[in-house]
Amino acid sequence: MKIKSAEFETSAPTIASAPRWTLPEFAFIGRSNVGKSSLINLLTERNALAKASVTPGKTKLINFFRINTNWCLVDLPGYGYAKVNREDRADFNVAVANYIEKRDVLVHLFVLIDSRLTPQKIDLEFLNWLSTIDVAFSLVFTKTDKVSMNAVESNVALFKSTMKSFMTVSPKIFTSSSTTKRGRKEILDFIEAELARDKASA
Ligand SMILES: Nc1nc2c(ncn2[C@@H]2O[C@H](COP(=O)(O)OP(=O)(O)O)[C@@H](O)[C@H]2O)c(=O)[nH]1
Ligand SMILES: [Mg+2]
Repeated sequence: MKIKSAEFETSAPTIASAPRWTLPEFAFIGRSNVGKSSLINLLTERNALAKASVTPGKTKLINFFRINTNWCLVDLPGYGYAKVNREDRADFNVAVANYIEKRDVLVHLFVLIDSRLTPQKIDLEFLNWLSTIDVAFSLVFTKTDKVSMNAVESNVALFKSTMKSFMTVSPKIFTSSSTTKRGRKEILDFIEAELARDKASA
């Protein structure tokens, strides 16, 4: 799919103030610093569209980007940052949970996982919660340029087998790198197919 236009639309602290539109949305979640904003920039080939932040936890808002005028990428706040006080953290959790559970136009959620790491508690806990919600999602293992192919493969395999303890179906898996552009085509092709499916079922 060719990205003809990509524009920042708005930021919202909760879904109450999210855009009231019927555009299909594809959202990105994962721990702070996993590469959510970088992946959005990679997909759109706009280097500064989503701010790739250096301070974990700074981005607490839900950011909406309108693509090719008729669909939307959503940059969700990262989970599990320590620098924020308790209250902020609770707010953010509720807003993100609400978005995932209640946003009617959410078509698909990409859960980003750092490919350099063995399965982390925080990601598994999030996926455990997600498995109780009726939402389509897949996993994207990020930063694959930073480790060997073998390390990526073994971390992905370990992740899959760990997930089997609480999930019956294995989600689709992508691997990505904002420096080598790995995964860009696969993820965009997937989004294109989902958009066609969404349109057909509307
Ligand atoms: N080498 C490499 N660095 C990455 C990649 N993705 C993100 N980063 C870096 O990791 C840091 C956090 O990325 P960011 O997109 O802001 O993460 P976010 O907090 O999940 O939005 C930044 O310094 C990025 O440049 C990747 O695929 N490869
Ligand atoms: Mg970010």
